[in-house]
Amino acid sequence: MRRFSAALLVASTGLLSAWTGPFQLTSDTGDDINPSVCKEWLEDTLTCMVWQTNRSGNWDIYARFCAAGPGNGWLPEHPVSTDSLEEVHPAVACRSDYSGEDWFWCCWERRETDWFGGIWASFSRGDTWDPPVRIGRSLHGAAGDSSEPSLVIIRDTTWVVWANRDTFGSYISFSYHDGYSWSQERDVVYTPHEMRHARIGRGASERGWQDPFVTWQQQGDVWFTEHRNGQWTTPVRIDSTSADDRNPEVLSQCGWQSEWSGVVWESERDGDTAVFAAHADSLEVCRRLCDSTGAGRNYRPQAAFATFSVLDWSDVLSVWVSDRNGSPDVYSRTGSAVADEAVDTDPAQDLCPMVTVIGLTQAWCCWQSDRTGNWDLYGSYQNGTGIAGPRFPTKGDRPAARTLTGRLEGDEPGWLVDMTGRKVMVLGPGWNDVSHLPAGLYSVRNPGSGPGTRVVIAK
Ligand SMILES: [Ca+2]
Ligand SMILES: [Ca+2]
Ligand SMILES: [Ca+2]
Repeated sequence: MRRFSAALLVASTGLLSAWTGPFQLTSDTGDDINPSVCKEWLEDTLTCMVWQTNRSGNWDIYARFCAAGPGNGWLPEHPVSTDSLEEVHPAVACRSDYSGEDWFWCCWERRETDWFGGIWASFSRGDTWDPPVRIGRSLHGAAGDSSEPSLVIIRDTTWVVWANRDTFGSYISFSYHDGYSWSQERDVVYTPHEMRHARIGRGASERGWQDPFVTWQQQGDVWFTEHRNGQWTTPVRIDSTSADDRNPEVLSQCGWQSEWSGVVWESERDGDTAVFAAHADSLEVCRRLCDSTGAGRNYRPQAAFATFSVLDWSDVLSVWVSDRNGSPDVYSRTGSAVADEAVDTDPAQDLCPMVTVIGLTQAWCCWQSDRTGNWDLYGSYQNGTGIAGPRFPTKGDRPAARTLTGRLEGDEPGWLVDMTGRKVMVLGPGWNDVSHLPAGLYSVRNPGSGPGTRVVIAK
């Protein structure tokens, strides 16, 4: 098999360069809070951020898309829902299974009475949003309590989960859209205990990479279940300790068959408040992701895969809140780094960081800050460095990443083709200098042959 690899040559300088920013992403004088971004990156050109804003006098849902390209690619904002009721805690997902079409669903909670909320959803192809539809109901307790809906799109099916309760206990509800209509709402899991912070993504290959994977916090531990053969599996605790574990997030890989997915969360297990992660195929093994010395409290982690070739922890980019400088700040870590990196250390309160990867090569961290006096959203980005591939890595045949020189294996020349199918370079056997090419997704093919092997060039 013809392969274009990048092994052996140039020592890595790390997956990602320093953060560029921050860029102010909202400027309305109302409060703009609770940002959420697509957790699975899109092969093509767009990612999305949604948030809640009270610019009309009650909470509404707004969105911005971000286009792949150098620099700040955030596009104009569009309202998703401006109903007169309070609308809170939005989340957004992209269809990321190589359909050739960009489309998105956003879901959120609309407070319909003092005790009940509706779960609403809206669809977009990348600019405006369709009229919202009601897909479920939640019962909430004290003010501020929220069902915090979460969603993922796997192939053509959109899955939404949210926290719910009744007089006997709590449960997690779900509904799915099969490409035509929304299902009845049903239960993922029910217990007499309090379950919070339900999050959905997809599992790892050995667990079924196209199966929805749900994680939540319960009784000081992080739990998960998967949707297998039409039903949810018996819930399992992730690496239980007597320390408090909370606020899990799914680390979810999109349409390429992945050997990797996982969960990140915050834990007191080391005697401080720190960020941990576990591989979804071996959830009993967890790993600390943040500094230990002088690190303050580290909480509310999010993480994403920062290249499409999922080889190791070095391809995981995590972000979280740290108060090591006295105010809540945003910090990050790539798995291959030896220390945390500051994303933003403004003296203001900086909270709710999210991370999204666009066009395979640019990672954005977005968060909310009160530095303007009326809560606004900010974002900073990093670009990847290097080449990763091929498209379907298999065990024992894993390509190296992160060099600007690629090696074409075999004796025959090949073509390097860009995303539009245009030939950009003839590759000779052996090493080829590709440093003059712009960052992006390419494929390597034999002249006259089919789709070829996908590679990423990132700078
Ligand atoms: Ca504002
Ligand atoms: Ca509203
Ligand atoms: Ca700060």
